[in-house]
Amino acid sequence: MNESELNRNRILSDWVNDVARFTKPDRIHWCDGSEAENAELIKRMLADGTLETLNPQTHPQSYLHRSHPSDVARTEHLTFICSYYQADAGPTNNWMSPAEAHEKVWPLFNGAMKGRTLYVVPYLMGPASSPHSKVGVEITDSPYVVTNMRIMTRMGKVALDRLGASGDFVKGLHSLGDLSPERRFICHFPQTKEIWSIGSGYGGNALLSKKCFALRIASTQARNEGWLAEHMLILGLEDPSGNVTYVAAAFPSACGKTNLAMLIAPATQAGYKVWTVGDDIAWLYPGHDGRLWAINPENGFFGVAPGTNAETNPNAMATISRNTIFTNTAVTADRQPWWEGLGQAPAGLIDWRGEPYDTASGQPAAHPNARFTAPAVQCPNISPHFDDGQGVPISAIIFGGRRASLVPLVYQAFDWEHGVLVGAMLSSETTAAATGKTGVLRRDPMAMLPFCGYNMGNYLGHWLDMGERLGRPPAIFNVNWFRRGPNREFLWPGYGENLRVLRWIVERAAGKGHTVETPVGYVPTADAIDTKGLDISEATMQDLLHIDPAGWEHEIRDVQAYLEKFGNRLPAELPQQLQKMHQRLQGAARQRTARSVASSV
Ligand code: GTP
Ligand code: SPV
Ligand code: MN
Repeated sequence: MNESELNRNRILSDWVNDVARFTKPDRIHWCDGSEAENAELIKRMLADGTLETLNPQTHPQSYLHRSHPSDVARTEHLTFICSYYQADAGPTNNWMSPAEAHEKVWPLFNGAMKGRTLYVVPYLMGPASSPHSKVGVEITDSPYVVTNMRIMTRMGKVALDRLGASGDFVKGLHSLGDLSPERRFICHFPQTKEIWSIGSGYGGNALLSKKCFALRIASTQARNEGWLAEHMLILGLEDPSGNVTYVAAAFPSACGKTNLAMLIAPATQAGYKVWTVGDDIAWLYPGHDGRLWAINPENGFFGVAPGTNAETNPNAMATISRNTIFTNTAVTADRQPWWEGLGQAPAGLIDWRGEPYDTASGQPAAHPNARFTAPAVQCPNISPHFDDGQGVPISAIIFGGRRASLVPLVYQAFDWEHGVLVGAMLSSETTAAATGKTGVLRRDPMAMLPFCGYNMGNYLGHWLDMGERLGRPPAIFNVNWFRRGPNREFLWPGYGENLRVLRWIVERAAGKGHTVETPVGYVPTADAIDTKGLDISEATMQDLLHIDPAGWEHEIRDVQAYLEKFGNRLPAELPQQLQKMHQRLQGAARQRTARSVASSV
C-alpha cells in the first residue's frame, strides 16, 4: 500500500507534517501493518543490532531486544498528567502544567529524529466491530516500538478505515531522544488527548497505546462518557456443565494478571476451563441489560517473563513459542530465551546485558522486568469472544495485591459501595515493573495508582456513580495469593490452584457458595474452598482465611489517612464505609468480650 492511500486524513497528515518539521527525521514512513513491512523493519533491526535472532527451530520468527540498561521499566517519577489545573491531576499524580510542558519538554523534540525515520503508526484499540473501540496514532522514531505496536494493537489500515476523515484520535508523539533519564518525560494532556514521550524505548513508557492511552487518557474519557478504563484482566470460567462466567481482576503490575488470565485447571479440577479475554487492560461499559460489559482494547500480551514456565503458566509458554519479541531476557548458548524460573541456569548463558552470565554473581541472568510481546491469538485458550465487539458480561470484579500478612486469601464485599472501598483500600508490595525499590508496601487504589489520568478522588466517585447506573452490578471480591508464613514462604500454592478460589467467587456471584460474615466482608467457610488433592493443612487454610481485628483497625486508620489526601474530591461515601467497617469490628469485639465473660462465670 502506498503512502498516499494511507495518508488521506487532512487533520492527521497536517499533524504528522508539523511534527516532522520540528523533529527533522530523514524519512517519514506511514505504517500499513502488513507482513512485508514488518519483515523489512525486522531485517533492518537485525542488521543494526536492535534485534537478535533466536533459535529458529525452538522459537521461529522470534527475536531478542536488549534495551538500554537505564531503560528497563516504567519510570513513574518521570510520568506527568498535564491537565490545566493541578487539582485535576490530584495528589497521587505528578503534575506539569501544559505551559511548563511546552517550555521544558517540547524543545527536547527539536531535531530529535535527525538521522532517523519517523514512523506513523495508526492503531485501533478494541475489536474492529466494536462501537467502543477507539483510534490512536503514534508517531515514533523507534522501529522496535513499531513491531511491538503491531503485536499489541490492531495496527495500520484497519485503524485509518475506522478514523475516516475524523480528527477524533489520540495523538501520541514518541522519540527515543538520547535515552537519558535526565531528559526523559512521559506527558499526558487529557484535555487535548495528546501524549508526549521522550527518552525511553521501554514498554509502557514507549508503547503509547498501552498505559498512556488505554489507561491514562482513556480513564479521563471514560469518566466523561460514563464507562471505566481499568488495569484489569478479563477471563471466562467455564464449569463442567459448560456455563461460562466472566470476571475482571485488577492487580498491580507484576502481581499475577497474566497468570490468572491464562490459568489451566489442575488435574484435580477436571471439567473447569479458563478462557482468556485479556491480561492487562479492560474497558467496561454499562449494557442495556443493566450488566457491566467488557472488551479488551489490546491485541497482544506484554507479559513478565521471569517466573513463567511449563508448570506456572503453560498457556503463556505456548503463546510465546513463535512470533514473539523478548526484551531483556537472557539467552542460552543455542539462542533460546532464558529467565529465572526455567530451572538451573545452563552453561554458556548470556545475561540480559549481553555479557556472559556468572552464576556466582548472585544477580539474575534475565532482568526481573524482562518481558515477552506476543499476539493474543496465539494463546491456546483465547476466548471466542476476544474479538467480539460487544464484549463479555462481567459477573465479578476482583481486586488483589501482594500482601505478606493481614489480607485473607479471598473475601467478598457486601455490596457495590463497600466494594468500591475494598478497591480503594488495595495496597501491594512494589515490583520490578516500575523503577524504584521493590517489596515496599504502598496504597494502589484499584491497581490504578500509576495509571489514573485524573484526580483519584474523583475516580473513586466515578466508580460509585457507575454502581448506581448498573441494575445488575458485578459482585466485588478481594484476593491475596501472596500471604507468607514464618519463613517468608507463600502459604498458598497459587497459579493453577487459584482456580479453586475462582470457583468460590463464581459461585458467590451466582448467589451460592458458603460464607461467614465478618466485619471485613464475606469470607469462605472452612469447607467452602475445595482443597482436595492440595498439600495444605487445615491450620494453613485457617491462617489464610483468618481476620485479625487489631490488624484491620490499624489498616482502617492507615486507609483513612490516605483517603484524607483527596480532600473534598473524595466522595463522602468512602469515609462512611470505613466508619461502618470500624463499627462492625467494634461490635465483633464487644461480642467476643461478652462471650469470654460469659464463659468465665
Ligand atoms: P503486568 O504485566 O506488570 O501488569 O503484570 P501481571 O499482573 O500480569 O503479572 P504476571 O501474571 O505477569 O505475574 C508477575 C509475577 O508474579 C510473575 O513472576 C509470576 O510468576 C508471579 N505470580 C503470578 N501469579 C502468582 C501466584 O498465584 N502466586 C505466586 N506466588 N506468584 C505468582
Ligand atoms: C505494567 O507495568 O503494569 C505493565 C507493563 O503492564 S508496562 O507496559 O511496561 O507498563
Ligand atoms: Mn500492567
